[in-house]
Amino acid sequence: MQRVYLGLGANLNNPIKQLDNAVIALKSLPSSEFIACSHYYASKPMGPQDQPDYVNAVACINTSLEPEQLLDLTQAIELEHGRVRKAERWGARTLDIDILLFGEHTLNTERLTVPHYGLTEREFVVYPLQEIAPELILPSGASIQQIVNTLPLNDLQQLPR
Ligand code: ROI
Repeated sequence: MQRVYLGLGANLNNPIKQLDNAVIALKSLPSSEFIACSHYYASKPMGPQDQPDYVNAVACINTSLEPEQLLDLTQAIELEHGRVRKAERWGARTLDIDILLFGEHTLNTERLTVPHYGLTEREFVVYPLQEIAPELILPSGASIQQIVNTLPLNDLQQLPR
């Protein structure tokens, strides 16, 4: 069993509803137990600014799936929710599910880099992660608390449940 943290993000087609649906889908993943989801947060787009604000959250599951099995399933959830991979890098998306952390593992395969490469620079990942895992230590040895302390909020807003 591994503890896995997943980043959720959407900025099209009712982003809150997209995240609600993602959480429902994550609750029915095989060989997995849903542990928690952070509040939802409104965030400014990272990358091109000519796109709507995002809604982001971090979810936690325990799973006995292999990393690439989990990736297959999270990509299937993204597709079911109408994600269209656009030509533009870092453009708007209906639903994005990123594997942020997979237990203590460090992975570098064709399909998967874990910890997620942007994790420590993205306020919309770091703050929700700290909300649900305040004691977390990353594989690098850095604590989530240390990372929060060095990362500006950049207008991140916790939304009411
Ligand atoms: N910006 C924000 N605020 N939230 C995201 O989830 C997000 N996802 C992305 C890019 C386009 C990099 N920007 C983002 O993929």
